[in-house]
Amino acid sequence: MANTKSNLQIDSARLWNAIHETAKFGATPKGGVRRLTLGAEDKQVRDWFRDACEAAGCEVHVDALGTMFAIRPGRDMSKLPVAIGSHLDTQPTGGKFDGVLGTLAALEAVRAMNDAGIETDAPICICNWTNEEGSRFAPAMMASAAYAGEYTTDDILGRKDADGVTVASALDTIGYRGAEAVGARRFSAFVELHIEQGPLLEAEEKTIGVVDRGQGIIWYNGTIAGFASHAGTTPMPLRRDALATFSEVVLAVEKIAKTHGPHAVGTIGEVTIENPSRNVVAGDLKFSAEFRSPESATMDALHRELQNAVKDIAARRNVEIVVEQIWRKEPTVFNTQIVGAVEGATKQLGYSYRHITSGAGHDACNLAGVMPAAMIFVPCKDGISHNELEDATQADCTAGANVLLHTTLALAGVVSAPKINS
Ligand code: HGY
Ligand code: MN
Ligand code: MN
Repeated sequence: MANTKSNLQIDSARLWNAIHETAKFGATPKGGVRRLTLGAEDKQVRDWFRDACEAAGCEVHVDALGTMFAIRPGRDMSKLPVAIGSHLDTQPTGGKFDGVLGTLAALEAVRAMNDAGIETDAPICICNWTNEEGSRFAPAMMASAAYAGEYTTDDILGRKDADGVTVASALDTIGYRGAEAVGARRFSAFVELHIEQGPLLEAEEKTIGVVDRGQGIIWYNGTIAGFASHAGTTPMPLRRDALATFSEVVLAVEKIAKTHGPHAVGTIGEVTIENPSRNVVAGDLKFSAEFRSPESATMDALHRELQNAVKDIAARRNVEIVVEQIWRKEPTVFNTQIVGAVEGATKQLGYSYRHITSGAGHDACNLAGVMPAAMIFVPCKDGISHNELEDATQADCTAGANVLLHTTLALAGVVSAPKINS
């Protein structure tokens, strides 16, 4: 195998330009990106991504849930490809880097291989996984979960957004409902580059996070059934106020998470009052809730304590509270050999680094269940993400992409690299 330890680097400006060029698809006035999965902006970025991959010599395939696979041929096409990539959908108040960095760095790694005339032994596959964010359609990391066999394709195709639109019809609307069966395409490994979305790397002035674990996640859908009544005539002791009840549930989630801190977090991110009116005591509302922890036993405790808390609140307030678990993703332990390849590439390139657990969920966390997988993190400004202020430096994005490139070459094997001076 050829030696590529020399000065093989990605094209930093080309990667940075690609990140900012795609940010225009769903650009928000505050400098963020709103590109909900399977919407018009997602179609725009998918079309851009497909054209760019084809221009880089890849053959692009799309599966039944819209996940895109761009194959760069290797010398031995009988070998399973090394898969690299992430997602291009964003949160409603998303940024330019979450998911985008990993997907475009994978494209840039292929472009850099092309520039250097590198032929790898195994093929390479750049992936764009559908609906990683889970904001429009639940669950998060939806397509990679289906790929890993956690859901049937039909189950996911039938999932609906808040307007009752199904995944199937949204895929048809943007023309990305592929013929390929979900999970049919196999890989030898999956490596995902992502911004940390937390403060540790920046605080410790580390350039690279070698990700060896990922937090577990539990998602809930909650409803509170009280009794709508007149705001002026209903005496306080007789009220069955769904919104006042909800305020106790919010504080209970926060308190339960804090009691298990620092290895637990809890959030209520959505609430909808049915038929809200300023002079009606709220009768019915629905909400979301989630817990996360690196430990499965802690997740069990969080779940148990939440159920007990809502039972107590409901009894005291004479209302009905249902908190239904709709998704549980166990904590991830990434593959030591792939983690080792990431660490080896990082050392070879001389970047400062630390091992780190991912607080966020990622497609790699699902794929780790069906193939060897690992992740690479780079810092983001003030650890901010899922916010239009999300930011990262060109130098850190470049470093992460270089680690991705060299990890990929180590896993795929290099047959020839004529344009690299050793
Ligand atoms: O929710 C998550 O952790 C991911 O960012 N979708
Ligand atoms: Mn992401
Ligand atoms: Mn995200």
